[in-house]
Amino acid sequence: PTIAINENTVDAKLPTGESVSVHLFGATVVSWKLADGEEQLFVSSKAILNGSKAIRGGIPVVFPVFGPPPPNHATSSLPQHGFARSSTWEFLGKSSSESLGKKADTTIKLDFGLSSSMISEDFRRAWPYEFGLVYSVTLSPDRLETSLQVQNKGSQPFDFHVLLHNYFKVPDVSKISVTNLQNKTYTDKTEKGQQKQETSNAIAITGSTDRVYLDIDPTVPVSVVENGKPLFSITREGLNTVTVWNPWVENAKNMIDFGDEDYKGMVCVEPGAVKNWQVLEGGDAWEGTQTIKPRL
Ligand code: TA6
Repeated sequence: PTIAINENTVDAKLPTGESVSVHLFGATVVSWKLADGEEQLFVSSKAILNGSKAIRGGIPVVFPVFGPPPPNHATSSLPQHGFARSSTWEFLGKSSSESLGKKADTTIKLDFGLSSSMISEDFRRAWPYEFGLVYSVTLSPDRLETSLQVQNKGSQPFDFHVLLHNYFKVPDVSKISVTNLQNKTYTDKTEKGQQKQETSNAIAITGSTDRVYLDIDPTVPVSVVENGKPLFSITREGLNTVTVWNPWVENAKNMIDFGDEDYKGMVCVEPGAVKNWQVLEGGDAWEGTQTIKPRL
């Protein structure tokens, strides 16, 4: 595998042609291409990449809070989705196949770190816990895996959410559906968080969609399917919620970093641990992982 460490991104490429690019701002994966060079992730053409706003696309890392923070909570003064996606991480290094027990030249793992001493004064004041995050991005010919390890480096326990906010690139959102969430309970954020039961095993996106599916068996793949063919299939470890989001027409117009037509070519399917607060005792660590398999 080849690796290029640029000013703002770390880019890696396998001999078979697959490639990944990770922006140090938010440790946001901003590109994942298959061997044929086809881009799998959506990044808005209006995304802001200068560190002044979370990147609109790719795989933003959401920590320590998902959504608008609740009142009377340690995260109350943080922005929506927390600070991890809006902080500059450091590149910790790479590991290639052999050290991962894989066949030579088939896999590369990039590690990124963010710790309490690296975030802004404002963020530290808002959430004054000693923490360490290690985010691993592992590229193989048949999958992309991203994993977040959370370490509590202080003596006080803290609680948190984690969510991997995947923006998938799709040819036409009106032709895809999201499968394997049938009979699951979800909160519908387009209807004041009302709890509902999913009746369909092929969820079509026909309007503003913002649903947090709860208590999802992480080993069951959740897929984005087009005409019966899976474009993406996601399995998880330690992440038992799945959020499905498409802003649709009105919301698209109201986002400065999102084109008015962008909603037609993307869908967010976001593994997370956001139903309850994960509690981490001082000195303990927690890990959540997603494995995304692309179209065959
Ligand atoms: O993942 C769904 C969601 O929580 C939506 O409610 C919407 O707010 C989206 O995230 C994007 O949030 P952002 O803060 O990136 O504009």
